[in-house]
Amino acid sequence: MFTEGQLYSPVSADADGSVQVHLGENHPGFKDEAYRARRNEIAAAAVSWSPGQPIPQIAYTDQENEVWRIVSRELAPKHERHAHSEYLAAKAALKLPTDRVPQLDEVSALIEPLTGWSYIAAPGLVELRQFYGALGRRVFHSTQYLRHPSEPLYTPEPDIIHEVIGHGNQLASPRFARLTEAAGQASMRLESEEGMQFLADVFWFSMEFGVMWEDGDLKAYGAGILSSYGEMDEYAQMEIRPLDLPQMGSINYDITAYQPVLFAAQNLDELEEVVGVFFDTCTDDSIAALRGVGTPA
Ligand code: NLE
Ligand code: FE2
Repeated sequence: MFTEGQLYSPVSADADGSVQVHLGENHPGFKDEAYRARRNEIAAAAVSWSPGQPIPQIAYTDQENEVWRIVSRELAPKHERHAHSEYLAAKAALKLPTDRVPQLDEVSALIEPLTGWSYIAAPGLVELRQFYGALGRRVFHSTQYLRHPSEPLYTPEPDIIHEVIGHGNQLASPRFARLTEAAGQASMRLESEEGMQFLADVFWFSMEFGVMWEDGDLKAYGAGILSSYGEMDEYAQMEIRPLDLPQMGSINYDITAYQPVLFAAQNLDELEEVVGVFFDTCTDDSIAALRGVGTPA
């Protein structure tokens, strides 16, 4: 369960059609009028989009493309050093552009032949059940804005860099794609809010912030680590625990800072046996039993 801060800036739409993104005062773009106007504009495109229509095309500015270029360039050597080989192989197969921000329909066209996923536009936070329900159909809700240019190395707020470089490369792996789909399908079996939150928390400590041993080194496979070249320098120094479902589903965490506790799988087989089987089989009752074991820390 997260305890502090918020992941996405709230988006509101007025009756007259104007859309506003409400950046918190700690957001690096809080005092940047041009950035705020741009966030409103990009969110408005997703608010007025509905399924079946062509994905909103965003005319990215030179500055936005520059942020994408800087982050892609900084991430490349860190991925080589720190990303799990399954992610690296998927990244090599996907071949995302590194010199400009891709449109979401281009991302879909690259991933679909590999694992069948498609990307659709989201203005910001998507309600938990809607987000996970779509994952169960291999559909990923993605934001389209970029993090503020003053802080490219880390953002708590998921932007298109996180959604596409973090999750897109991951979803180009058949094994990670299957795990993510399984989490989505699990959400459709769960009726209780506690069950849903537990599932989202296990997802947080696996597909978002998961690490895994490989040839004696601790590698990252979680999308939230792999889209942040700041966090990639730090994660190996954090407290590393073995996979533990009761803990992963009930530990308290702050979503706005580098994660101080991470859960490591011994290898991909173990990840599938523990987290994958949990996603495949969990029910409200089985989660209630796991929650009975967990000690919030
Ligand atoms: N901290 C990540 C990044 O900077 O890309 C985003 C995490 C979203 C959960
Ligand atoms: Fe994410």
